[in-house]
Amino acid sequence: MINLDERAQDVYGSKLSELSDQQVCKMLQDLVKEKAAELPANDGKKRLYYISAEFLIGKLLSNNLINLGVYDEVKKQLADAGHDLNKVEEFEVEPSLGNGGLGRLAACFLDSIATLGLPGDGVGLNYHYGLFHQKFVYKQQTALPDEWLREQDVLVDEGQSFTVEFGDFSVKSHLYSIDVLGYGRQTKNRLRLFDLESVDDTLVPADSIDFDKTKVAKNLTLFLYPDDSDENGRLLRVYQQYFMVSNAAQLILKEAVERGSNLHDLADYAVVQINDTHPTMVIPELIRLLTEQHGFEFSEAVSIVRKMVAYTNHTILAEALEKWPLEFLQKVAPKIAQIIQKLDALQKQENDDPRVAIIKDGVVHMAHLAIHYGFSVNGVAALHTKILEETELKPFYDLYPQKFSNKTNGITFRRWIMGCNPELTTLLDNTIGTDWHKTGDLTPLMKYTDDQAVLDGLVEAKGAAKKRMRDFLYRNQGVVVPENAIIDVQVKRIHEYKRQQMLALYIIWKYLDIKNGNKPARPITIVFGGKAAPAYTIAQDIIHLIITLGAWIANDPAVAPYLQVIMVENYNVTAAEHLIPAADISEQISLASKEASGTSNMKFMLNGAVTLCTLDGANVEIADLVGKDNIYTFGTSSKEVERLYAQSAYDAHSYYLRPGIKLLVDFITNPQFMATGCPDRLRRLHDDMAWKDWFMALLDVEEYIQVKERVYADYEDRASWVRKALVNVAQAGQFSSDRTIRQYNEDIWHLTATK
Ligand code: 26V
Repeated sequence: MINLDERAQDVYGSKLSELSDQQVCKMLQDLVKEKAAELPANDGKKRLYYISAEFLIGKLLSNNLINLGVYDEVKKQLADAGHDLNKVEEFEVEPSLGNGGLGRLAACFLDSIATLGLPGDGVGLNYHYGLFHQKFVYKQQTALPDEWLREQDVLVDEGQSFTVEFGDFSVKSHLYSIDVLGYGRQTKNRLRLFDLESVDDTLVPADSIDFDKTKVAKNLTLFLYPDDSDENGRLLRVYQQYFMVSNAAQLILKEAVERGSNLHDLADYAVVQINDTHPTMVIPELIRLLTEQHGFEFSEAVSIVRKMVAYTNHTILAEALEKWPLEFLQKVAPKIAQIIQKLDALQKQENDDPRVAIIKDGVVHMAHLAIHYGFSVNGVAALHTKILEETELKPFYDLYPQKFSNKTNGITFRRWIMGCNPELTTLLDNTIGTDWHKTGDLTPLMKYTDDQAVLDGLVEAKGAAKKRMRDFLYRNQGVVVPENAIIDVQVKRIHEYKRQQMLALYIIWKYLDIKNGNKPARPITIVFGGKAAPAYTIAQDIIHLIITLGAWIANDPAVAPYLQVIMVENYNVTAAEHLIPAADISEQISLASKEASGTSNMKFMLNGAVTLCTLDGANVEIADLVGKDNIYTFGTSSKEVERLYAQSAYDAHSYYLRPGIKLLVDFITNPQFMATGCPDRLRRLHDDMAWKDWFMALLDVEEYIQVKERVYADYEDRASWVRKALVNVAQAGQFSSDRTIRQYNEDIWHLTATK
């Protein structure tokens, strides 16, 4: 039992009702930290180390209260004392340790691993200024340091330190952690975050993310993905990666020995999941430690490591499949470079196919290293894994078919419905009971597709979520969303392959259509959110186009009452928790074959949005589950897209010249419109679309417009729309990350759950 009044007296010498929300927030954070500290860690002979450059964990307070099983009780005690937990939470600062889907997936996985009682920790870095804080100035993104560590104390000091040796100097680390609680469990895991003992925050000015990239011994843990447009930036990434994995490997060996391993049997004590290629150097680092510090033969060290490292691929985009010049590795970690050369030579003895070489023309292919020297390779959705096996990684699949498997991504229901959508949670609890909290099974809801009370309840829950979203947007950016608006959302990193620009072209089409007198049945609010890499110019231009369009429309009294475009500033987990429950339409419009899985698609579905999508990533599986009446699909198939690339057969300009498309693209450079924005950015984006359009937005835009019009029309058949929404919720159980983690454990990790 928790008595918050007593606690308030102890901590502040005041009544709970007299504390400020900020004081309550701090008090609750400390309370959770204490409770978590009391819990024993999940234990077992074999332990998982999930190494990732990113963990996009979001605010922790509510999630922890839910997992401790005291959320309702705390909420009630606060309410009795005149505090609203939602307001209290506003004082919590969201950790900035991730970037996008890859990092959020890692966070959902930690929640599920702990919930299933599996012994497994996340391992990453404690970035002081995170990715960056996005601010819009003159309708453009600017990047500021994200000072998430300020004024809060969420880290537990583990009091451990390791030395990491680079080519010409060495540094010391310091290990912090964040306790990870499982839902309804009396045990915990940890997110272990390594920091640099000699880190110097003053290298970063208050108003920019530029800093001296050469001062490695002081800057290693300042930012996630520091700008890599010059050589010093790229080198810094390699330094960061080696710092991360050297610490991880030292930790793994130390803990295995503490648990009784003689290291010859290390693979029985530890399994490593490497999340994308960033942690790949853990392979040579483990080999280095075993040979150099523990006297193992090279060949034995290799065979041990080969049994304990598994690799997840999260993308087929060439620019994201990391390749480092060998000379970078020789500078950063010469011993690691040497080991990689040995591993490469060994591999070439076995197979000299240049397509699978680890080192080619002096460049190290990190994914190739991970595949040859790991025991498992997985993709993150059925289509993605199929593309890896049949196309992108085919020569590897031919060599090692037994290593490959699919693990379709998932999301934790504790955060993505129980935490962010209390009204829908209550409706589900009242309708199908609470077993789904643990099992994720929502299919019993299928019995209620014609139950008016349940359908009405769903509409009410959506209304409540929309109100919370409206309040959030008003509070944060002063925008007023009409109460009866249809909410159409595209939130994700800004990237050409995700095709935010295609939705922008639709907006132009709709704007012109309304100008022509075709008024929509109700106001349409289109919400974008997402950050663009600071060095990715076209992505910055896309943000600028969206903001400029939004302002243009808001300033046109003939259109503004019917169409609104919002670009949410600093999209993060907290924003997602406000937007996703409110959405009616989930935009998943990537160029087919390019989105490995997507995970927001799952979150939207779970919250009763209907998906408008291409058949890409996990959208394919969503479509199979809900059936064609409950989803809207369009666009060129992934097979055809692959053919177009392979034969260089896509000619953007011929699509641009179609009158219906030219009108939309040229709107961007119409002089009056350009005068309201930055002409250079708009011109560049226009020309890119008209002549290059590498991710083929123009190929699908006509069909997209047609389907979107159908979606809006169908929305007006309210009864049938709500039924679609209900089917989506009912079929979302498949995407619980508990299911995903069970599959990883059964097929790859083989951990024993704590009873
Ligand atoms: C790669 C790079 C390389 C260049 C520097 C910055 C950077 C940042 C991140 C990455 C990794 C890209 C891979 C990624 O984020 N994939 C996403 O993974 C999600 C979880 O599996 C999946 O749902 C998304 O579809 C996929 O895009």
